[in-house]
Amino acid sequence: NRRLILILGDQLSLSLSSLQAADKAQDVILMAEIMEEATYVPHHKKKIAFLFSAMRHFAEPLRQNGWTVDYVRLDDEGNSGSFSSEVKHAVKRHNTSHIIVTEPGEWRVKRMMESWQDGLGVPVHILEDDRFICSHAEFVDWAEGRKQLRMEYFYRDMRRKTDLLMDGEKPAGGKWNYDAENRKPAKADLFMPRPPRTKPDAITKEVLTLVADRFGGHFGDLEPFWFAVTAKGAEAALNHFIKHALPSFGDYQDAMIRDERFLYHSVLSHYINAGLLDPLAVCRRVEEAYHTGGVPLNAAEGFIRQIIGWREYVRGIYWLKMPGYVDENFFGHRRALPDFYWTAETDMACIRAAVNQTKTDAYAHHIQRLMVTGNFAMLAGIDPAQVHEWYLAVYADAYEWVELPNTLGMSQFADGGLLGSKPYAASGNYINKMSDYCDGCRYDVKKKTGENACPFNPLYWDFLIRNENVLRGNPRLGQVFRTWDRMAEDKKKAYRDSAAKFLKTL
Ligand code: FAD
Ligand code: DLZ
Ligand code: SF4
Repeated sequence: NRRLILILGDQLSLSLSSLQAADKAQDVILMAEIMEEATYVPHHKKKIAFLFSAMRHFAEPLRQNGWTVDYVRLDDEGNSGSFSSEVKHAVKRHNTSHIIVTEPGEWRVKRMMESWQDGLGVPVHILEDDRFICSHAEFVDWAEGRKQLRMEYFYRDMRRKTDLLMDGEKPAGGKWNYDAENRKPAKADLFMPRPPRTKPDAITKEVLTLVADRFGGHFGDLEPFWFAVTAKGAEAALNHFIKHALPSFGDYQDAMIRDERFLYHSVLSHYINAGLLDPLAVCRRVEEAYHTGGVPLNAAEGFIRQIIGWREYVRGIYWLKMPGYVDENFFGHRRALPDFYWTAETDMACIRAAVNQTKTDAYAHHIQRLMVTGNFAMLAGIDPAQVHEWYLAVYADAYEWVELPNTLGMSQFADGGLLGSKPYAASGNYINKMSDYCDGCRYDVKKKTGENACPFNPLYWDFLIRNENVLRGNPRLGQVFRTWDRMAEDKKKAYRDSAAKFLKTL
């Protein structure tokens, strides 16, 4: 009665439900480097290297713990390149009677797994992924009967459930959310901590050669490769963050600085999403740092909200709304993704900075993703499916369950307002207020229309007016449309003409 336990690249946790259900005396673990997974979108080279190296490293503690691990490398002879066929071969090879898996993070892969029972003639047990705090059933319950699915209310339930930052029944400090204190622009002369850099070991070096060889044409710089690839390394990155960056995490959460890619962000999402760090344990560490002093409440609360609030909430939305969610296109946007999302060759300094650091590090922080590249794509009317594929490919932390609701819902408003009560649309003024990008830009952020005007300025109005029929009724946009209504006709025309002229260059 030997069973096959398949562990995926983003399931690198020793506490995984499939491992808990297995018996190391008889069962076999399968881990496989799969061409289809590396290419269903053309993932950033650093992301592929990170996952392959982390997978190879994860096989070691498993073996040390007494598990039998069948590890299929990308270049192993006979690697057939898909999960389905590798599982099929392994079932035969080990003569297993059942397959056990922890539920995958993507609908695509779940559907594949559900086909194995009939396709391979062996029962498949898909277990819940209990690394998340909110189960699917719990989220469905929460969502049922609600007109609007607002993160804030969901988050409060998660605070109560986990007892994080609670004073009995009440939130610590008396308020649930301290975001109002978290919108300071940063100055370039502030001291900026940097995430620790891990030197590639022999396993990583071998993977880097493989990735250079087989995925050389993919977007992004492979080296310098500095990610941690083990739970221990990720733990060290967490300690470093708590000590050096967390105290200012809240204050400067929305800031952007030209030569500071990380500011006070944790740069932990790729570790958490791959399973190297446990999200709840991370939050407990942050809570402890608040209790022992040195970390203000607005920082601890802001950070914990991102994980037990946003992260859990977008996952709930993904499974609630798939498979149809990926095709939503509320504004009917059809324009192709401009080349500069891959090349960074644009005069817009903000986009150039965001794309360049995405290229070097497979990382950009939230406000760059939301208010620079995301905002631009929505204002310019880019097809949300193409925007989605870009984000899924280029970030080391991107898996569809978390990337899709953030991109399609939060940043593109392509679901018509399930995640946000209004589109995150902003003109150049917002970027100028929160960053120092505009100082070094060929465009003039103060200029509204005409030759050197910041493109975000005319695009902002053009977007609103193009979509007036679906946006004017939005109560949160009332003031904005009143401003437009009061505008002189020649000014309105100048905005529309400038936008049209710019869009033609894309
Ligand atoms: P920090 O700012 O330090 O935040 C702490 C942690 O909170 C993160 O590590 C992450 O685990 C969690 N978190 C914060 N915001 C979110 C959020 N909105 N949704 C889910 N978790 C969140 N995050 C991903 O993990 N994968 C993605 O593919 C992804 N795609 C995105 C696409 C767009 C268009 C946008 C606007 C956001 C996206 N995010 C995604 C959310 C967020 O930008 C990243 O989680 C964050 O930038 C990761 O960097 P960090 O670890 O330094 O985060
Ligand atoms: C993203 C990714 C990549 C690039 N490669 C692999 C792989 O070779 N083997 C594997 O098991 N998983 C990989 N992954 C992660 C999967 O795509 C991920 O597990 C599914 O998309 C479900 O979230
Ligand atoms: Fe971006 Fe406009 Fe500022 Fe240039 S002027 S950096 S395009 S916001």
